[in-house]
Amino acid sequence: AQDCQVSNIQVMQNFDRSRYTGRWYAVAKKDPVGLFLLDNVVAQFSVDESGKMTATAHGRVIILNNWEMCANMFGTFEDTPDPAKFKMRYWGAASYLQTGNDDHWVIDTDYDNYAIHYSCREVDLDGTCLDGYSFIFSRHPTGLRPEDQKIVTNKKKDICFLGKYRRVGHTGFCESS
Ligand code: DAO
Repeated sequence: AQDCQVSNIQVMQNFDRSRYTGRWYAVAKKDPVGLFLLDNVVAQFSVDESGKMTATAHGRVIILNNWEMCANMFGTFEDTPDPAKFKMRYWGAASYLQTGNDDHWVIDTDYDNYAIHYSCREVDLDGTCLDGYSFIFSRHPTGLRPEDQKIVTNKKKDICFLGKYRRVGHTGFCESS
C-alpha cells in the first residue's frame, strides 16, 4: 500500500554505490515537466578515489525547438544521511544544455540487471509529488528480463508513477561520437 507521500517513499536498503557503478541503459522513463532526455539514454556511474559518486550520461535531446542532438551530460552526487538518497548536480558538455540540482534516489536495484531511479522536483502542498521523473534502468540494452518486470511494476506503483512511463528506445543515435 502506498499513500504517495514523497516523504514515505521507500528506497533501496543498504545501497552499495560500488556495485552500482558501470553502464545502465534507460529502458523506460516518466518525464518531468519540460522533459529533456528523449531516448538513447545511457548512464555510466563511477565512484572516485574519495568515495564520491559521479556519473556521465548521454541521450537524444531536442533543443532550441528543433535541433536534434546527442547531449553529453555530467553529474556529481552529494551524499545524504540515507545511503540511497543523493542530491545530483548536473550539467552538459555544451553550455546550452540543461543544468540543475535534483534529488536522485535509488528505489530498488539488484545491481546486475535492473534499477529504479526516482526524483521529485516539486512536492505539492499535500505532500505528493507535483513534478518528478524516474528512469527504469537495465544492464541489458535489450530491456528488462521477464523475471524483473513484476518487481519493477510493483515499484512503479509504490512511487505512484505507475502508468506514467514511456519506453525509451535505443537506436544507436548517440553511439557515433
Ligand atoms: O530528462 O527530463 C529529463 C530530466 C533529466 C535530467 C538529468 C539529466 C542529467 C543526468 C546526469 C547524470 C546522471 C544519471
